[in-house]
Amino acid sequence: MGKLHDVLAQRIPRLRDEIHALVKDHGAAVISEVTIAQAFGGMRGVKGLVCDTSVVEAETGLIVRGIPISDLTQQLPEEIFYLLLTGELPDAESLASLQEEFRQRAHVPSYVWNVLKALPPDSHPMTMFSAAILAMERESAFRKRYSEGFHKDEYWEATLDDALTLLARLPAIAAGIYRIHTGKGEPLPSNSKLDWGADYASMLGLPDPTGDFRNFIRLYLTLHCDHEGGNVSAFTCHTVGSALSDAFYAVSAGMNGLAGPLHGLANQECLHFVLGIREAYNGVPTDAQLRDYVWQTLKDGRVIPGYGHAVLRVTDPRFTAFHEFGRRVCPADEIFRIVDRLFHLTPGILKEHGKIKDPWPNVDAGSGALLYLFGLTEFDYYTVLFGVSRALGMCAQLVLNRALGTPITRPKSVSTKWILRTIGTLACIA
Ligand code: AMX
Repeated sequence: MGKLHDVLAQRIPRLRDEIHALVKDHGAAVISEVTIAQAFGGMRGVKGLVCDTSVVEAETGLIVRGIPISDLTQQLPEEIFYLLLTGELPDAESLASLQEEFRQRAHVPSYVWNVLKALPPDSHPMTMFSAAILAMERESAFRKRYSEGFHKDEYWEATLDDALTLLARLPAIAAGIYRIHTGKGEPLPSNSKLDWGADYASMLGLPDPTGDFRNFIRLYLTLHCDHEGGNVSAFTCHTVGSALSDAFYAVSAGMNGLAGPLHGLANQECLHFVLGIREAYNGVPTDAQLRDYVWQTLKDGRVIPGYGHAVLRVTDPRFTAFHEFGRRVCPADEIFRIVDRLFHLTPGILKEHGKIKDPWPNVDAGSGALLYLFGLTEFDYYTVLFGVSRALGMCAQLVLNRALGTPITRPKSVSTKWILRTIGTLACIA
C-alpha cells in the first residue's frame, strides 16, 4: 500500500505505547465535568473524545495537526489526507506515491452506477452519495479479513486499505451523481494525469477555460477536510466505526449526518438565502435594504444561514479563504457582492439581536456563491462536495482509531427522573 502505509507502520507502535502509558499513568485525571444544561443541550463543550487529526479552537478556527487552515490553502487535498494521518505534509515522493495509489483504485465498478441509476430521480444527491458508498461495502477488505479472523494489531491496515479505495473512487462517484441527478449525461471518465481535486472538477463537466474552477475545487476540498471529532458527521462515523463496522458503513453513516440542514446542508441554504435577496431587490440591495432583510428574517423566527457556530467565536478562517478567492476571481459578481455586504453587516445585526453566541460567518456563508458563479447552480448538490472533502477526515480518524484500538463508543445516558432525583427535586415534582 505504498509509502503512506510504511510511514504509518513505523509510527503506530510508538503511538500505541505513548497512549498506553498516558492512560496507565494519568487515567484517573479529570478533564471535564458535565452540567445538566450540557446533558440536555447536545453535550456542547463536554470533553469526552480524543481526536488528533485536527482541533477547532473558538478563537482560531480549524488547526490541522498544528497548522492553521489558513496556512494550508495552497496544499492539495491528498497532501492534507497524508497530513491528517501522519502529522506531516508529504514530500514529493510520498505525494506521488499516494496519488498513484488513488489512480490504481479509481475505477468505479458498474454495479455502483446501476444502484445510482435505479434510485428515483427525485432522490437527494446526498442520498445517492451515501447509498453509493454503502453499496461498495461488499468489497471491504476489513470485513473480509475480519470474517477470516485477523489480529487486532492489523485492523488499521485493512481500514487504510478500505479508506484508500473509498477515497480514490469518491471524485468519480460524486461527479457521476452530479451528472445523473442533473440530467447532464453519462458520468465522465477520470483523467489519470490530473490530481484528485482537478480530476473531480474535470469529471463534473463544467467549462473551466481559466483553470479557476479546478483551483476552487481543490481549495474547497482542502478547507472542508476535517473539523475535529465531535461534529455530527465525524462523531457518527467514529461511533459506527467503533463497533468495527468497516469504513464503507462508517463513512456512509457520517454522510447521513452531514446531510442535515444544521450541518452540511447549510451551504445550500446559504445560497438560497443570497439568491432570495437578489430576487427581492432585483440585484444588489443597498446596505439599508440588506439590514431590513436580515432583521425581517430574524423577526420571522428564521436563522441567517452561514452565520453562527457551535464552537467558533470568530470569523471562520475557511470563510476568509473563500472570501479572498472571490475578491480575486469575481469581485464584481452580483451574488459575490451580496455575500460580501452580508459579511460586513450581519455580525453587527446578530450582536444586536443578542441570542447567537457566534455572530460571525462560518464556512458555508460564501462557498455556494462561488460554486454558482462557476456554473454549478444546482445547489442541492453542494453537500456532496462537502462530503467528498470531509471523507478525508473521517477516513483518517477511522484508521487512527483502529490503530489505537479505540473501544466501542458507549457513553452513559441517564433518565430525567435520575437527574431530578440527583438534584433532590423529584419529590417536589412527583
Ligand atoms: N441566525 C439567527 N439565530 C441564530 C443563528 C443564526 N445564524 N445561529 C444561532 N441562532 C440562535 C439559535 O437559534 C438559538 O436561539 P434559541 O435560543 O431561540 O433556540 C440561539 O441563537 C443560540 O444558539 P447558539 O448557541 O449560538 O448556536 P448553536 O451552537 O445552538 O448552533 C448552529 C450552531 C451553526 C447550528 C447555528 O448557529 C445555526 O443554526 N446557524 C445557521 C445554520 C448554519 O449556518 N449552519 C452551518 C454550520 C457549519 C456546518 O456544520 N456546516
